[in-house]
Amino acid sequence: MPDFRKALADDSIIVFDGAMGTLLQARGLPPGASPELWGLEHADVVRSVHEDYLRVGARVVTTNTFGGTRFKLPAGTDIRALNAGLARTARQAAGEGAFVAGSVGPTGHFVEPLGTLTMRELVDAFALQIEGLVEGGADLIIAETHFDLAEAKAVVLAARRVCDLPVAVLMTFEPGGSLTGTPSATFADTMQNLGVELLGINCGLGPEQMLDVAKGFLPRIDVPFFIKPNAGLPRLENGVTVYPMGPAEFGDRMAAFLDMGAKCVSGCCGTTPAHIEALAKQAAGRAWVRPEPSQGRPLVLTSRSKSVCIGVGLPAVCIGERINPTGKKVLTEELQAGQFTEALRLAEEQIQAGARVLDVNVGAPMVQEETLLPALVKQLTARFLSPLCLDSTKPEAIEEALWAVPGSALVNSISGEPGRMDQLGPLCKLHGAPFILLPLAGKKLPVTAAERIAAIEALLIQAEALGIPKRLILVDALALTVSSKPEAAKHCLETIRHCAAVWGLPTTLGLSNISFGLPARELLNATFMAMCLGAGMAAHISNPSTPLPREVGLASEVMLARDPQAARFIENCADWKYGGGAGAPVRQVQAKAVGTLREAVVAGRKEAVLSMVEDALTAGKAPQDILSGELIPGIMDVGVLYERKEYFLPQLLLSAEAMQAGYERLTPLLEAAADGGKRPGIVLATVEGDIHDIGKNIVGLMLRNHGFEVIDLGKDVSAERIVDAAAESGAKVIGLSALMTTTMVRMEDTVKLLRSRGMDQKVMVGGAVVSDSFARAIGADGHAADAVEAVRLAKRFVDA
Ligand code: B1M
Repeated sequence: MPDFRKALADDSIIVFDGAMGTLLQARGLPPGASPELWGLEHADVVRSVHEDYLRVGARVVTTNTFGGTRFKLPAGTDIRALNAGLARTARQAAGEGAFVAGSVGPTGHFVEPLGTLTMRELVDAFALQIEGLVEGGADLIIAETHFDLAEAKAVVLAARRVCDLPVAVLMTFEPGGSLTGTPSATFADTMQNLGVELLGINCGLGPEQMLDVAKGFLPRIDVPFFIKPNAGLPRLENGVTVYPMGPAEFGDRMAAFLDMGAKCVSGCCGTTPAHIEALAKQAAGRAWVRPEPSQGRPLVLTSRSKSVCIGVGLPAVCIGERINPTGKKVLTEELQAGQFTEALRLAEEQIQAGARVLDVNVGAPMVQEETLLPALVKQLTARFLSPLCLDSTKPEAIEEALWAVPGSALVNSISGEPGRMDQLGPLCKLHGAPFILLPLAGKKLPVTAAERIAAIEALLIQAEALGIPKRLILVDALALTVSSKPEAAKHCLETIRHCAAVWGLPTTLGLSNISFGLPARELLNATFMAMCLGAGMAAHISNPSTPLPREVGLASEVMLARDPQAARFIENCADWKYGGGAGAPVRQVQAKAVGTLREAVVAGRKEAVLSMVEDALTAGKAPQDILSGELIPGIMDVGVLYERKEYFLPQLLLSAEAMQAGYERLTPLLEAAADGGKRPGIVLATVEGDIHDIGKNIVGLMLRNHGFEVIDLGKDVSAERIVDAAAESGAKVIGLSALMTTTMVRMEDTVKLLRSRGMDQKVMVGGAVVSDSFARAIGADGHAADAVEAVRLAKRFVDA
């Protein structure tokens, strides 16, 4: 049996097969049917597609299981059997001479806090699918077309639980990042931390646009990469999606990726056996251009949308230490009450002050760390882009928090205390989580540099035995207090130098420990900061808002050539004055950092929105003015930020949630303003494929206030349901809302269906993208630009 791992390591280029769905459609798959269920019943057709690709030069066929989880299949489907059956079909086609890649696509659901699924639920679902793929004879597992980092990670965790097959992960990117805001480099960093053996990009883009995305991760990767573009960018022609790039051009354009070092290549949507044939010809006779072996690769922490590199010679990373209840009364009380307002304020304050990673410790007395730590992690992940450092003495709390992180969090820490490495080491390896290695020998603190180095070495040996790669290790050089141990700083500096020079390992330390028990602690901390940076320290756990260590740190990095063109120094210290601190002062973030209600919506601060709505009502402001003067403009601002790629889906969701909370508070007051009239029924819905309902709900409320009986079918509603509801209810008007260019076309389906059934209801359409001319073109009876106009139009319809 051929071994895919061996093929990955040799000099060959591996050509995979192309698109499956379009070929199945051409061979009988009915529109709207599940390709997996249909494929199971028509194994001969699926097999013929695999064989066609093998015939033109593909070395790998991909199972027809892209939607093979419980989320995409009817309840009661035997998921394992379905995946096993489809993998068997691929195996039969591939025989012993070619490979079978078990395809795992996205579920269409988001994990918390973006959605409602837990990471464990997602992993369970993928694991069941992968069990079937393994049973049916897959040689590797391929996660493809994933657009959320957490979901892609879930496939890796599931595969590891079920088998030891190689795992490939391919994500889909737009030019600015994935749909939920992950840049290609951050994707690559996270996957490499997870130990994924092949990573790449598929779908969404044609070869030309994909080139730039690939360049984004190229400088970062050590593992082979895979490129699988569409046959160009799709166009809509007569209501049909068309991919414009022909086989010859596709093959030619793919040459750039082979030159760049792609190990695996194939095609996604719109590609056919002819495209794969052209690609195989392009690859024939070429040897794989291996990536340059990396020198001194940094340790990388990631959030969903950001990578922070920690390495010898790079700018030192501040890990903000303030989310820690020790000595903080307000934070302690809030954590004990399960509240996070203060923790979130501290997070924002530290980020403003320059922390690039946030240490998160909830270890107050009488708290359940194993539930509180993941809960806070989810809140932080939803609001901030910074990677996190999970800080707890309880391994259970660390484990639960790791399940809540979409990227690679830092674990603080693994020491030589008995059992700690055995318990936490495998968890860190599984989750791709770098960790701080704390050189305790048992429970004993080593004092001299030699003792520290010996303790580190012992832990490195333990880590190696567990198969933990060096890229996951950040050493704590141990800052002990100089007031009780006068040589403490000296030993610490020597340890930093040794780690950098001998092992090439980055180091960190808790900066302020050095000065306990002495006056002028800030001065001592700043001095120590400069010395540690000089010795090669890569990161420090500290308070970023303390001016002196911060300024001295910035100045030191200029001297050490760790701040190219002194850019960070100039940005922060251009107006520095002796005794007056840095020019760019550290802003203290107050609990209410947002000045207006509109800004609170933009910031996605639900609590602030609610309290500001309350303030505005108390001040006598009319509910309608609060809605149209603050809440709606706020959410529109968010749309602009999203368009500019300053906001991504997580922020969009937070703002929508905040706006919704304010709107719900106002709803009963807006309803109280009803005019008392009685008017006929209106069926209202957001069209199929579209989940935007804020505007539609406002329109519904206003119509109700003017006496209409509103039958609100909700969002993502099919034309059939809308027309059925109109027929059943005898409504006189149908109101359709759509917010996207891709979904506004669905309005026409409803109009056509309505007319084809001979029904004469008036159709009113609305939503930001809809215009009068569009309404006319699809045969609707009218378009309303806002809710007031919607009421006017509806009255006109029923009066007529
Ligand atoms: Co989305 N989204 N969103 N989004 N979102 C838009 C619409 C977008 C323009 C943002 C942007 O790029 N600037 C863009 C669409 C691009 C396009 O096609 N041109 C977009 C996108 C791309 C997406 C996703 C694909 C993002 C992603 O996943 N990467 C995704 C779509 C998922 C899907 O639908 N399948 C998505 C998701 C979301 C959230 C879930 C996060 C959230 C919606 C939450 C919810 O509705 N429950 C959201 C939001 C909030 C927005 C923006 C920022 C705001 C929409 C809104 O609520 N406006 C929006 C940006 C924008 O519109 N500029 C954007 C306030 C509301 C009061 O106005 O809905 O226009 P509006 O309604 C007005 C009038 O239009 C009119 O009256 C209302 C009151 O005055 N009206 C009618 C509306 N319906 C009417 C019906 C009528 C008559 C009048 O007769 C029946």
